[in-house]
Amino acid sequence: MALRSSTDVAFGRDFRMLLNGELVAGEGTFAVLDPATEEVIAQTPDCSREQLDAAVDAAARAFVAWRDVPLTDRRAALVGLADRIDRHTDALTALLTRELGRPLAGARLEVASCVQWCRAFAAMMLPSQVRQDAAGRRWETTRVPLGVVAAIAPWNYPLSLAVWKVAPALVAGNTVVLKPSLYTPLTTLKLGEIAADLLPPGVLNVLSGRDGLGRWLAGHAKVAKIAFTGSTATGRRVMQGAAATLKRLTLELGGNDAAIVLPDVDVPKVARKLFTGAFFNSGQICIAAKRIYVHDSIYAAFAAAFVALAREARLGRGDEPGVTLGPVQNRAQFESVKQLIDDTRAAGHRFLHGGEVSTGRGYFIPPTIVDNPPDDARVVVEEPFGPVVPLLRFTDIDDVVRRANASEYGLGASVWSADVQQARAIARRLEAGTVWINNILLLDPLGPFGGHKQSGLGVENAIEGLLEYTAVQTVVA
Ligand code: TXE
Repeated sequence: MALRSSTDVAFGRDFRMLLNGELVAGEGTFAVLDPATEEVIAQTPDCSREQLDAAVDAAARAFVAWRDVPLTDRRAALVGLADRIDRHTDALTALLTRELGRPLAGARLEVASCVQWCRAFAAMMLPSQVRQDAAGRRWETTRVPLGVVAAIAPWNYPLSLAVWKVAPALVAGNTVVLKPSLYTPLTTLKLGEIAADLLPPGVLNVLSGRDGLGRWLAGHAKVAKIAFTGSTATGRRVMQGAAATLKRLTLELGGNDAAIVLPDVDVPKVARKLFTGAFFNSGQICIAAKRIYVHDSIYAAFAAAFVALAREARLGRGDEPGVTLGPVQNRAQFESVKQLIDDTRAAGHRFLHGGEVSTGRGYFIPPTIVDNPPDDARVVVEEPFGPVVPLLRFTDIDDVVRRANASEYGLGASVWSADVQQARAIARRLEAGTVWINNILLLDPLGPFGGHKQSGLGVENAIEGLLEYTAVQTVVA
């Protein structure tokens, strides 16, 4: 397969979808807002049902050839995509900050991670294995692609969570219809534009649209697999819809990650790391620290250090120098977090910092820290998905492990202690897909990532994540 020529994409205000190798407008448009100012940044294509059908058909046709493209060529295409993303880093970073609100340095990290992820998946092999070769009979298992993958990405990490799906799907030989969130379609549409002349027509399609588009795509009879990141409630609906044609599923859903801070830690150091763990991207991270259990003996010192960091934080537009905390990404999320804060206050719980949300322009919420609310408080039981975190006292390890596990979620957790052996022992008892020790928010393309319980189904990343885009085929000869 000859890779197609490379061109630089102009980052104007023109946003088009990638459909069967062509950059196209939608049936209509919808507005994308800057969450810091509530100004319209761009009008974005609104994909019609017919365009969605055309994209899935194109992907189904392209699959027939793409699955037979040698793996080395598919890997080379992904390296090509990595190079192109890399070359457009500055423009992608600026656009990401604009549509997302996250300060520039954090947006740049997301773009860089896309390059890293593409390169990592491009270096992976699909295993094949002779299981038995005896009595004139040979049993060999290989991995074959599935077909058309529907990749549905959320608004909190629009570009990287799209690449987490697109990269393994393509390298495994599938074709993709990618749908960004209606709140953050812009960088993803540019990704489609960047890839447009790199891949054969139909191999990657990028469609933007309003809410119905996700439902249409996930329910489409010709889609073989859905890779979805979003809320647990929507994940359940995706799973129900998938049953009709037994689609394969990878679901990365909500989390309510517990952090357990033991009494032997360096308090200022751990407070700083956990502050980032709770408030980076304004807390809109599935693996953010969402319940911070601090040993009673250091609770006061930890809370004081945590509050001092909240006072230092600078809330503002992501492209302003010195800003550390951007706005919440969209109005619906802003209202939901504000409601949670109001309920927390109405329930009589005490705020160590924050607790008021101003009514000016932009979806700004200051870092909000709740002082030891009861275990059944909304702010403890629910995932705020915003800059709100409760600090919770504990005295007994068994009890804190029970409390950490008392959640329908099981995405991540962290344990903080100078005694790594003890921390490891606690980690083994936690019901979570990833447990960090003395760290948080660390992800790697070689580390399998997935949720236990209602945090998801299957894993993303690493060879395990790649294999989720394949089926086992046993050949007996
Ligand atoms: O996501 P939703 P929303 C959480 C966070 C937030 C909540 C809602 O708590 O408050 O989700 O955010 C598509 N079949 N997370 O409304 O509802 C729809 O088009 C297929 C956690 O943005 O999950 C939309 O693009 N698709 C999360 C997408 O699903 C369907 C990151 C997401 O919708 C569909 C973001 C259907 N039946 C939010 N219905 C994380 N885990 O990191 C809707 N959609």
